[in-house]
Amino acid sequence: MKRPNPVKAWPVPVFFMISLLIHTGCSKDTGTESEGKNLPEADYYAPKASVSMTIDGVADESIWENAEWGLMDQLWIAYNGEPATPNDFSGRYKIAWDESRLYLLFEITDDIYSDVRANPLQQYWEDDCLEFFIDEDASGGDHTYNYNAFAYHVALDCQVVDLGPDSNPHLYSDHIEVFRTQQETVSIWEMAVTVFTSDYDDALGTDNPTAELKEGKCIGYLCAYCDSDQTGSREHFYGSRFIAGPVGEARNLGWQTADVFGTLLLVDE
Ligand SMILES: [Ca+2]
Ligand SMILES: [Ca+2]
Ligand SMILES: [Ca+2]
Ligand SMILES: [Ca+2]
Repeated sequence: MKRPNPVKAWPVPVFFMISLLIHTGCSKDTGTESEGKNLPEADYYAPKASVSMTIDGVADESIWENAEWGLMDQLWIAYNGEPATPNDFSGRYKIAWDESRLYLLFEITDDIYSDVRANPLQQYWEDDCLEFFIDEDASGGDHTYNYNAFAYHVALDCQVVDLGPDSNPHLYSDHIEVFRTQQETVSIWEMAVTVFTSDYDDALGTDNPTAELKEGKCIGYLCAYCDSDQTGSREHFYGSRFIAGPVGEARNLGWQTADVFGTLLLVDE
C-alpha cells in the first residue's frame, strides 16, 4: 500500500500557515515570554514608541530605555584576517517603532573616523559608514538591483546610498532622517526610517506608498558597520548576524540577498 505523502496529507489551512511562517521568518514554533505574551521567535523585539521622537542624537526618549541592545559583533570581512580590537571597532543598536517609522539608535566605537571621498556615490562602502538592511515583508531573496529589500549605507555626513534597479548607486537620504553626535571615539547615531515596500518606484520618491507598521509585523534586517581607518578602504565589516563561511567575501552577502537577514518583530507591550 502506498503511504500518503505526509505534506500532501495535511489539511490545506495547516500547510498554508506553515508556509506563511517560513516565508515571514518569524517562527511561532518556539516563542518567548515577554510581559506575559508568548511572542513568535525573532532576532530582535522592537518596542513601540508612545511619544514622538526627536532625531537629535540624544537618546533621552523613554523608549530607548525600554529597547534592548543588540550587538554588531559578527565579523564578516577583515583586511588582515584578524578581528578588530574593541577600540578599533565595537557597535551595538536598538530599534523601536511607531505607525509612521522605524527608529534606530547606534552606539559605535571607532578609533579613527574616516571619510576620504566627498562624493557620496563613490566607493561609499569604503568610507566609514553604517549599514541598515531592511526587507520590509521578510520575504528573503535577491535584492541586488531591485527593491525586494534595501541596503542603506549611512555615511558620516548622514547621506544615504543604495544600488538602484539600473545597478548604479543612488541617494536615498530622504528615506532616513539621521543625526549623529560624537564624543572622542564614540558616536551616537539616531535615525528614523521610512519603510517602503518592494513596489518602490524611483520616479515617485517619497510619494511611494509605505508599509503598514503594526504590532506583530515581522521585518527582515541587518545592522552593520564598515570600518575604514587609514587605508581608504573597508578594513573591517561587522554585522548583527552570523553568516556562514570563511571571513571575507563568502560572508559579504547582505547587499545581494535578504536570505541572510535576521528577523525583527514589532511588539507593543
Ligand atoms: Ca532623540
Ligand atoms: Ca577603526
Ligand atoms: Ca521583500
Ligand atoms: Ca573608522
